[in-house]
Amino acid sequence: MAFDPQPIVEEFHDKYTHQKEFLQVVDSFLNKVTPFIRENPDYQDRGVILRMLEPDQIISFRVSWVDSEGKEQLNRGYRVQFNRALGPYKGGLRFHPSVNLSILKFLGFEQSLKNSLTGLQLGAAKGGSDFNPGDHSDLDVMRFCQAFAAEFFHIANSEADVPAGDIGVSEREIGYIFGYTNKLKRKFSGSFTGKSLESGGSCLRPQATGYGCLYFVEQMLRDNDLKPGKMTANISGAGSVAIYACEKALEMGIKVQTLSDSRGVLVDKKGLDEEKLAFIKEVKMEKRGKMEEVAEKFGLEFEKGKKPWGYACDIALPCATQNELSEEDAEKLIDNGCKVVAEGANMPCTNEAVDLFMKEGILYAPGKASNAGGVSVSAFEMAQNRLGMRWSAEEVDEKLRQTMKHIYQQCVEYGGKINGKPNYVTGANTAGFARLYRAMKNQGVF
Ligand code: NDP
Ligand code: 2IT
Repeated sequence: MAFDPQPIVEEFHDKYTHQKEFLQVVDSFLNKVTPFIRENPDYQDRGVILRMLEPDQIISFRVSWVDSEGKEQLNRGYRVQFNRALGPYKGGLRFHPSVNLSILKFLGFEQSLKNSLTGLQLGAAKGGSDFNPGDHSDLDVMRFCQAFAAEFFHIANSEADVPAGDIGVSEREIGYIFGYTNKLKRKFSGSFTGKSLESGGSCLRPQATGYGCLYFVEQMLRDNDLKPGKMTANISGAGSVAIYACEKALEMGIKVQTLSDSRGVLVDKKGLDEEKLAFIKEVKMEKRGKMEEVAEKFGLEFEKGKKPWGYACDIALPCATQNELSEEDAEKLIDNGCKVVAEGANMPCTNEAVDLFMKEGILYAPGKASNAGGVSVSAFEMAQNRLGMRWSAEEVDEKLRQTMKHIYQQCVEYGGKINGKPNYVTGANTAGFARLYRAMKNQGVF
């Protein structure tokens, strides 16, 4: 009998009715992998598929702390350990007021397919807290991170669970959590990635997601007879992913017209350059300030409350957050001649937007493929920590390029074509699913 995903969809919608982001990713995954499962009897074990969709373990804890004004503060912390079949649990921590179980389960499941796709020894997890670092002084961020670490130190473990950063968690937060974890464990271990170079981090980890995304785009362009030098790109976000995506795009000769933050979009029709990008890094990454400051300094347009998708471009790179690019935004991009969309963020495009891209023959790269550079360099950081060695930036960059090439090839091989264009989204889901399925199948039922 042909594999039917519908009963699984219905069961999950019944069981997890309020976890809208998690259901979104389950629906999209089952939709993309079903044709492959139907054609391949070796992949039809329903038990494996169901277990793949259920996290191994969800840990939830109270984080109570006292801020520098003596006021008691209360947050919730989580770790969703999704799947251990391919390696130690691996995935970022997110600090953002919106963090809840639905978001962490969607991110954890995405991570399991992404990490599988890299071909590296990486299990999958996601965690974080509803804490907003942007609302607090550096001292209070340290106090919070130490309170978080006090609840979390027994979970972080170089052989069992290795967290990294994500939204709101950069080298600073990893440093505070890592330092306090080591204090409580009475040892120095590689139980986090995204550490500073001085603390055992890897060259190019901050740049890896953005650079990797552009290495993926480079291959999309090459395979489809498009020349980067003649193209314009609109990027959303102004965090580590967006800024390093912008840096690599400029290096490739692409004209970058926008970056954005949670307040609005910065528009530069002439194209951002190195000087402006250096100032954006200073304002957004070092001073954690507002994009308006950049607009003022260079006399650029800042559209409050707007997103980059209403402005014409050839390439759209959503690099901020989930569901930031709706069907309506996709329509605008297509009407204005956009040809390529590659996700730096996790699930930034809604399922409806993706359907429209596929229908209209837009080259579309899903985040689980195009943003996998970050976790790949995390795997290289783990390897360097095990060896007690540091690889040069050139060595890490070469390994990153090779990994992105491997991921790209898997997407092409497993995806086939749709409307005459490579179907990267089916390819990424299917290739990620196939490796994980085989590992789970040969490890038995538990
Ligand atoms: P950062 O915290 O460094 O930056 C996030 C950026 O997105 C900021 O500019 C922020 O604006 C903006 N942003 C956050 N939430 C919203 C929102 N609700 N609406 C509009 N803008 C928003 O995070 P990263 O750059 O690390 O992560 C960005 C995306 O990339 C996330 O989806 C993350 O999961 C994904 N990702 C990250 C990887 C990594 O290695 N860091 C790896 C793979 C994927 P503001 O400055 O105003 O807060
Ligand atoms: O979404 C992601 O891949 C990340 N936030 C990076 C995870 C990691 O462990 O480096």
